[in-house]
Amino acid sequence: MSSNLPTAAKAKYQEYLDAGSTEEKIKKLEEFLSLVPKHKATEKIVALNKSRLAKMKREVEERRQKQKITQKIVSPFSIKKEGLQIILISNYYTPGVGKTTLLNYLTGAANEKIGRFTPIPEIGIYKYQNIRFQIVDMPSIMEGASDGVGNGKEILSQLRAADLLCFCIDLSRNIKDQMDLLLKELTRADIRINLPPPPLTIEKTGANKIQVLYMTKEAKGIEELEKLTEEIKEIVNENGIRNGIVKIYGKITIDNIIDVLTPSVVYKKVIILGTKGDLPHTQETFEMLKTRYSDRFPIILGTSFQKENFPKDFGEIILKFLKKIRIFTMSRGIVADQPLLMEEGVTVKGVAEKIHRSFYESFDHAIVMREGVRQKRKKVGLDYILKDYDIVEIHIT
Ligand SMILES: Nc1nc2c(ncn2[C@@H]2O[C@H](COP(=O)(O)OP(=O)(O)O)[C@@H](O)[C@H]2O)c(=O)[nH]1
Ligand SMILES: [Mg+2]
Repeated sequence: MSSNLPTAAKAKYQEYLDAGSTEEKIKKLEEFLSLVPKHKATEKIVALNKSRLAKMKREVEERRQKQKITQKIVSPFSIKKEGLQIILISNYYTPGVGKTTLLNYLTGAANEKIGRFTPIPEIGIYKYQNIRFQIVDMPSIMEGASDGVGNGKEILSQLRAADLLCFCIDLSRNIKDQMDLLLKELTRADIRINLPPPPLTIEKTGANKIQVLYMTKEAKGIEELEKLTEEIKEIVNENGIRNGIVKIYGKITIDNIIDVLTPSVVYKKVIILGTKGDLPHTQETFEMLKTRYSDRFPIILGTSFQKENFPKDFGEIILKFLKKIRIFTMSRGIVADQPLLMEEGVTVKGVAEKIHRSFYESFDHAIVMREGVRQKRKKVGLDYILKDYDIVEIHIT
């Protein structure tokens, strides 16, 4: 252990070495890392221990997966997904921020539960243009949730499956305290917020070595490529992978490599919804919220249920943010009521596969109808890129 580390960090490292279970070791090592000052001289120690952490987390995750299969416990926190799932979360405080009020406003569910403690998730369906959004009002998150406080593990594990998380922030309280707690607990639960998955893959191969390939011009332009390559090899090796190929498609950091090696890391889109915008001074706090957090959170909304001030086009805002487009299928001249929600940039092939594999396998051609263009009706092939509101009829051979 390097001698230029703070005493507290050294002591924590000893606790890590002495810890019995892997879970305990993970906790101690995370605490150790939070005590290590981040600069050039400690870079190596940090990277090495982060990769140890990734390895231990993988062991725990593998064990948990096995247990899940054998035990099949149904927790009161587990939610059957229906449509696009949006989970409302906040930090724990009395009175609450207004999550249940929001659920009730959007879905009509849970009127009698407003103002009460919500011990288990409440669910409702919000409909926008025939699209169903499942709104989940989650119990609030307490300090230490990532260590299991207040059913924190169960709550955080549900967040991992959501299509969108909505941080509900009470504008009449200190916003930094609320944001800090949510950011801290989610980060500790390996939930990455509004970040794309890193542009890299790690595959195991037969060859008895680790290869690092820079696949794009951007990747090749990373500074100190040789040093990075060596570090990557070391970390991948440290994680028990002796033979593999690392493909890099863009700008990356060592932390990105560690994230890819950590199976518990997920990437979630998050919006912020400020509540109680009718109370005194909330206009100022709302402005502050936007100033401080809009780099990381492109969508920050101010609301008041007291004044029924809420975006009418909430569904539209979400679809745009999640980069979803509406595709209406047509069969024998009849257009479906409910659109399919597809990723922006989807092709006819993607839609055919989504309907049924046989549509793709026996595909002949498709008719696409699009408003606002000169040729409204067009005959196209599998590679044709679709747009929001397109109507598609697939013809099979
Ligand atoms: N002034 C004001 N109070 C609100 C608003 N929304 C909710 N509340 C109140 O805040 C309290 C907590 O609301 P609730 O929905 O139960 O919060 P939860 O604990 O986050 O689910 C209740 O007394 C609500 O009536 C709002 O927009 N303005
Ligand atoms: Mg509630």
